[in-house]
Amino acid sequence: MAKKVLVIGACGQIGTELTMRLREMYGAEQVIASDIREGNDQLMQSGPFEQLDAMNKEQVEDVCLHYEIDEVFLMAAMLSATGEKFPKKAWNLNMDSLMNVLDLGREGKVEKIFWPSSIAVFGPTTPKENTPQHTIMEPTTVYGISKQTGERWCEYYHNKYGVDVRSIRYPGLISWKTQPGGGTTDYAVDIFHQAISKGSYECFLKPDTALPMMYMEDAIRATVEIMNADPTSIKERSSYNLSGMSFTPEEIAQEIKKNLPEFSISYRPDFRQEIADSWPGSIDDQQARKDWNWEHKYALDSMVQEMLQQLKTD
Ligand code: AKB
Repeated sequence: MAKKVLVIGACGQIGTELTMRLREMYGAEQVIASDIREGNDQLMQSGPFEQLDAMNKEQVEDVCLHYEIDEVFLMAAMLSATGEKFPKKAWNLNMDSLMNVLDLGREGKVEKIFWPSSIAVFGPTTPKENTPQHTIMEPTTVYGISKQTGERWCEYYHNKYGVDVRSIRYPGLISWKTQPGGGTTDYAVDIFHQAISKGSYECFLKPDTALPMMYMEDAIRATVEIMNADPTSIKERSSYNLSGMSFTPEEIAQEIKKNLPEFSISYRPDFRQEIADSWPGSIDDQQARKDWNWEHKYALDSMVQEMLQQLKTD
C-alpha cells in the first residue's frame, strides 16, 4: 500500500514545492498538506489540506491518526531574521513543533520524520570555509540555537527510542515558484524579482558576503532522497551538511548582468549582515555524498539562467 504523508508547514517556501513533488510521486490523496494558514491555489486544490497549529500536539496527533500517517515532514519554522525580532516566539515554535512530532515517533504513531536543520547551526567560531560535518558550533541567532538544539533532540530520540528521524542542514534556498520569508539568505531570491521588475536591487548584505546556497530543485530532491534511503545508510541522526553552490551578492549580480546587461545593484547592509557574518561561506558535504549518494546539479550559472527564464515567462 502506498504510504501516507503529512507535510506540516506546507504553505511555506519549501513546504509548497515539497508537497507538490510528493503528490506527484505518491498520489494527491496520499499527501496531506497542513499549515496554520491557507496556501496558494495550486496547493489548496491539488489534494487534502488540514488547518493546524504545529505547536498543538493534540491537533497534530489527531491528523496523524485520522489519516493513518506514515511519514511526517515538519517544515514549519521561524527563520533567522524574523527570529531575531521575536526570539521567544521563534524558540517556542521551532522547539515545540519538533518535540510534538518526535513524541509521535516515540509513541509509534508515525514511522518516519523529516526535520530541516540549517547552516545557522554554525557560528562565528566555526571554520568558515568548507565547514566540516562535525565541528565547533556556537550559533549566535535564536534560530541557530533552536536548530542546534533540535539536532541534539533528533539524535537523542533516535538513540534512546529508535525514532527514524532524518535531517538536512539546508543552505539558503532559491526558487522561482515560492518566496522565502524572514531569512537572511532571502536576498538571493528577491534580487531576481527586482531585477526583472525594476532593473535594479538594493541588497541588505555587503557585496563580498559569501554564503552557501542551493537551487530549490536540488533541495527537494535531497529531501526525498534522504527520506527514501535505506535506514542503515543514515549514519548522522543529528543532521547532514549539504552543499550546492556558494556566492556573494556581487557574484550573483554579475551573473544576472550577463543576462540582463542593464541590471544594477547597490548595497545598504542592515542587521542581517551580522547574522550572515556569523555563518560559513561554504560547506563540506562529503558525508551526505558518501552515506546516501547525494549529488547537487545546479551551479550559480545554471541556477541564474533557469530563474530568469522561469520568472520572465511567468
Ligand atoms: C535563513 O536565512 O534564515 C534560512 C536558512 C539559511 O536557514 N534561509
